[in-house]
This record gives sequence, structure tokens and C-alpha cells, in this order.
Amino acid sequence: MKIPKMKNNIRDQMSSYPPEPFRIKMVEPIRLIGPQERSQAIEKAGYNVFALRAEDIFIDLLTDSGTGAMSDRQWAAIMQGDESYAGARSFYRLTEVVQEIFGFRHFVPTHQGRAAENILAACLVKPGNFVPSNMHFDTTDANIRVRGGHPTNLVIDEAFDPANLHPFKGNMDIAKLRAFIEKVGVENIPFGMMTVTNNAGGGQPISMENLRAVAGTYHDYGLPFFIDAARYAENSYFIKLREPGYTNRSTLEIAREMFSLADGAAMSAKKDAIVNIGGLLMMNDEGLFRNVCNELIIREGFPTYGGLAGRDLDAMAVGLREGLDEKFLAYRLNQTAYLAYRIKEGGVPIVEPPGGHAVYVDAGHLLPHIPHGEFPGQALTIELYLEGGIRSSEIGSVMFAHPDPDSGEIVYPQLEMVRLAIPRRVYTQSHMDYVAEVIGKIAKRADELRGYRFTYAPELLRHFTARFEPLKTFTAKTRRTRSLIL
Ligand code: P70
Repeated sequence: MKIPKMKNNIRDQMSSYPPEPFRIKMVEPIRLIGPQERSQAIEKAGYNVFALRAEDIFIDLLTDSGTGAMSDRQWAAIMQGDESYAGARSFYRLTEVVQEIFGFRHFVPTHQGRAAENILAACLVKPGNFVPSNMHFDTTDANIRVRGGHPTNLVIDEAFDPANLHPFKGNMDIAKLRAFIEKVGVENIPFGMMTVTNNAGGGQPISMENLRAVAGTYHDYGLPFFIDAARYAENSYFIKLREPGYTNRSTLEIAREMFSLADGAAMSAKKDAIVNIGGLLMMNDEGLFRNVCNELIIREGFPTYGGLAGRDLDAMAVGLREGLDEKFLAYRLNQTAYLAYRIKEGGVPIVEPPGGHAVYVDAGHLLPHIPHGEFPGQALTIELYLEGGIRSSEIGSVMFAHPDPDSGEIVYPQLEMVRLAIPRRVYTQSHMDYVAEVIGKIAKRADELRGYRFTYAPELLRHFTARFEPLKTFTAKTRRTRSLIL
């Protein structure tokens, strides 16, 4: 594929950063508490930013999930929610949009993405099964593990080089995928997946060409193909910008083409559908749909509301359309790129090119003196809060290190990152400037930062509830070098 030239210079980015395509009708005050109070707050939180009180945070970049600002049209739609237990008008309004964008024969609403994953895994994953993907994100990974399955990541090698400017660093390595299917045997793979965009690997997009090859490979082996569609709209816009042949296609057309390649999709609507709660599970197979409905009724609710209120379905129906709007997407992707290049200008290594929803700081390179086992990403996350009241999330060894099922040895992820996820339609350019300044200050004294160790950690999804304590000194013999993480 011809790789289009990308802008990687701050001035180019700024000149193409369109003003917000909205104005602000309602505001929510935020405040920066003092340094002493921040220090007390983080200690009380067991050095885990998930345990902080949100009002003690100045700029909250923990997640772009469920944190977007709904539009006046979404709030108006909320007032029209039909709260009938079964067959509500809200469900039929959602159905119309879901059919238009995704085109699968069947779907059910769920209360969020992980509920869709849970139901899919409950219906299809048996102990010992393997589920390949480019990279599974945390809850997908956990929902497969909890059923005794093995989530397997087969993204292209470029994904692990933060400086590599490949335009579709979320792509699957097709040769690795074929070899993997041959090795473990099709009978041990209930379905294959693909996460668009790749959240665990820097929010990087996947090309249509690669999606087509992935679908072709799964289908050659008779395997159903499911897309994790959390950020499908951002991915569609990246395809429009970067893939030859798509410049004149609308994001809706691109999305429809993406989903026409798959047999189903699980989606957290809290991202690209810009709602505070909601998810979807979609599929073509009639038999699977029946089983899904039965699981849904046990765990979530009747198939026409699936764990949501009628009004939530209406907000989602409107948000799905707004999330695909090209003016909105142009502003959104450029806001992320703007923050990325401001941070880079301050001498801080980031994953490039910038992803859609977040800037991923390369904490492994910023803090080469902190070994994987002492959590460089966690150290930076805490420092961001202490220095500037900013909440971010660690995407590294706290989130993804796992003991190898055979040897029991800890397998560390290749990248130690801190993600600054940007809520949709919430923060302005001066908020982004502030964040870049705070990180720049930390970078100047990066060698002073120390690692952390767990004082409590559950087995699965430990980042949400773990507690830590700071380490006073380095464990010199485990000191990580640059070469080890590349
Ligand atoms: C995030 C959140 C959720 C997610 C996802 C993809 C690609 C499924 C889901 C589950 C999770 C998170 C991480 C760190 C801090 C806070 C929250 N991702 N697939 O921010 O969806 O949350 O609706 O159950 O990214 O990326 P749901």
C-alpha cells in the first residue's frame, strides 16, 4: 500500500485544527486544589487515580468513555424516551440508525461494551479456546480469560515502535494470523476479532485493506469475525484521510463497508456514540441471536432495552449520527494531534502518529530508569496528578502484565504508556495547552521519579482497584534499558 505523507510538524497540525464546530450552552465548574491537598488525596487513594474523588481533579483525561458532552439534540431526545418495558418507540428509533450504519441482521442494546463482550463470550468461548485479534482491550481480554479462553494479540510489529509513522499501526499481521490459526487449530477458535481503533496500542487505526484481509483469512477457515467497534467512527475518518481511494467517500459509507466485512460487532456506545452509558451487540447469525437474547434476559434485560432506559436508547440513536459527522471528526482528530505535538515539542516521547481519542505518552522511554515491574506508567500517572491535578490512565504493566499460563513467569507488555484520553466536546485548546505544559515540567525532572509496588491487586482487571506504595529507591539489577523495550 502507498503510505501517504503525514503531517508531523506542529505548525502543519495547528494550521489544520478547525475551531470547535459547536458553542457552549452549559458549563460545569472545575478547580485545581493545592499541591498539599493533591498529595494527601493521592496517598488516601492508594496511589491509584481511579480511587480519587472526581472533584479533586482539574483536567480529567482518565477516559473518553461516557465522559463526552451530549448535544442539545441528544438532551431533547432524552425527553422523548419511551419507557415501555417491551417494544418501546425508542428501540425502533435506535434500530433505524443501527441498521443504517452497521447493517447486521440482528442486534441487542446492552448497558455498556463489556456487557456485550460478556454475552458474546458466554455464548461462544469454551475453556481452552483462543480468540485472536490485533489487540484486545482490557475488558475484552478479561471477558475471554474469565471463561477459560486465551485472548491473543497479533498486531503488526510496527505497533510496538512508538516512533514508526505507519498510517495504520493498528493493522493485524496477516502472516502471524494464518500461522496462529494453523498452530492452535480452527476447532479451538470460536471466533476472531479486530479492535477498531486499537486502544491498547496507541489508539491507532486499521486500514480497510487490512480489515478485508483479516475477514478473508477468518472466512477462509470458516471462522466468524467480530469487530470491537468502540471507536469505529474515528477509524472511518482515518481511512478517509489516509487510505488511497477513500478521500471522496463519506464516513458513513466507509463505516458500512467496514461492517459489511464482519459477521458481527460488540460496541461500547460510550465512545463514538457520545452517550454517558450504553452498548450494542450485533450479529448476522440467527442461532447466535437466539442464544444472545436468552443470555441478555438473564443478565441485562429484555431484548428491546438491554439494561438501558428508553431515553438512553434515544440519546444513543442521535449520538451515533453525531459521532460520524465529518466536521466533528475533523475537529476531534486535530484536537488530539494538537495536544500530541504540543507535548512532543516539550521534549516528551509520545506514540506517533497520534491516535484518534488520546495521546499516549511513552513512559517507558521517558523513565528508562524504572523497570517494568516498578510501573513507569503508574509513576507518571501519579506525577501528572501531583504536578497539575491531571488524571490520566496507565496502559502498561499495571493493566496488561500477566503470568504466563505455562511457566508462571510474568509477561510484560512491550509498551509502557500513559494515556491522556480526551472526552468528546468537553475541553478547549487552553486546557490542552495546560496539559502539555504540566507534562513538559515533569519531563525536565524525569530522573527524579521513582517506581511503585502493589499493596493490593485483584487477579483480573487489577488497574481499576489496585493499591500501591511508592518505592524509595531503584532495584538496580532490574534497571530497564532502552534496548529491552524496543
Ligand atoms: C477506555 C475504556 C472500554 C472499551 C474499549 C474497547 C476498545 C471495549 C471497551 C469496554 C475503559 C477504561 C480504561 C481506562 C480507564 C477508564 C476506562 N474502554 N472495547 O477508556 O467498554 O467501558 O463500555 O464496558 O476501549 O478505553 P465499556
